[in-house]
Amino acid sequence: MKGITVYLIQKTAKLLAQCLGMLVLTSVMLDAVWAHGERSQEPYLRTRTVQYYDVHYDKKAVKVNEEFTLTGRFRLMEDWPDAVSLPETVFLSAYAPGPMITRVESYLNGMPARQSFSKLELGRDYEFKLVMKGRVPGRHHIHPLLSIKGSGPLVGPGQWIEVTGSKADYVQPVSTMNGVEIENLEFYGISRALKWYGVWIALAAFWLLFWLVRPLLLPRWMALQKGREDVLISTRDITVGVILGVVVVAISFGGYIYAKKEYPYVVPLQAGTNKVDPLPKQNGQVEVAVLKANYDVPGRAMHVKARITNHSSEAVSIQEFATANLRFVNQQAPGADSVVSADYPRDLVARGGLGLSDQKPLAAGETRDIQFEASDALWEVERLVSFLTDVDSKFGGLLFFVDKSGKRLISEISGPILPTFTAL
Ligand SMILES: [Cu+2]
Repeated sequence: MKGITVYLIQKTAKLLAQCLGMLVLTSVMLDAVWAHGERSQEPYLRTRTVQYYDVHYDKKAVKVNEEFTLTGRFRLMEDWPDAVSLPETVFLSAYAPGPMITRVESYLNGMPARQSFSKLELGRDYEFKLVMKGRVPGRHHIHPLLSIKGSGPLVGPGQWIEVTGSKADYVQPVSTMNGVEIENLEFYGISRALKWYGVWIALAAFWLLFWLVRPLLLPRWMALQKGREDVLISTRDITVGVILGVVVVAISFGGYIYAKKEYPYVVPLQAGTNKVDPLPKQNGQVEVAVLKANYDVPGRAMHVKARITNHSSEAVSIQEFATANLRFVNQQAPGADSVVSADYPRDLVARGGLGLSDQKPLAAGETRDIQFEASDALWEVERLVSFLTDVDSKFGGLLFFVDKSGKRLISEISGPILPTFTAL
């Protein structure tokens, strides 16, 4: 008997230890898993459409009602995939797992971005600014987001933002154009809307019940069979129907006249699109032509051989290769330590950096073939290797060059890529 008790205690302890182990493991894994599906987006969307760069989050933790700012730039790739709609209608916002934050202000190249923008230009850069505000407490993964009509949402690098406090304290005060102070836009007008729902539901319920209380389908069908249509609708039915019709029309018009009187100035929701010019082009570009590119599957490394021509007036060095928000920094470039700012999500920075066949700066006017290697498990972790099975096997990204004064030049790099399944 004693033996069985000891055995049961041991078994229970083992089970508890296993459960605890699972819990710890799950909580560790959740950190990565709680991001919200950005990795499941096709690589051609992430590497060949919108390339975000210089993205900054001014805070990592805010209280409910506290604002934080998200700034950055993006380049629309010239080698836009054929399968993706062009950025003809584009809306700027932030991506969050549900309404956890409020977008207070948004700007594209300094212009308010309340509405969509039309006809953004490929091969050009745009600058954005989003002012957000904490709404629901929790740890949320927030991204800048460009929604392109026909293509869907294209997100920038995501950062974890901790919102602290209580949801009950959340307020969104607004003063309207005619000087009315609204204490909290979150609940403004809701009670009135609910009252109107009540009025219409009551009228509809009355009309339904008015017919339901009498013999329904079969008796009426039988009356019809016997040619007694005259008993189906009585004078009382007609009277009630007419009264109800008059009441509905009176409430509708009365409500309209009342609303017009109480709110003489009403601005409808703005549905048109805005136009915005891209940022000015940089003087003196560096031209990059891909000669050969392959992805080494066992080594998880992208190898690219490119013919690079420096059209600027200064010697330049390759500073960084960036694609799909991943950053491969050349550790030997001037000022490499400060290239990635402290607020950039570290899970998107390749530890291995960027390897170059030749570190010698490219003189003004010089053309040289340079080979670079972007090697990191991030290609797999970020699920960016499906170009191995893609019908349009191409890659894209941005190459950043820097001259000795610290001036930066940005070039698009794109071209076909082949997988290598054996070790090189
Ligand atoms: Cu995310």
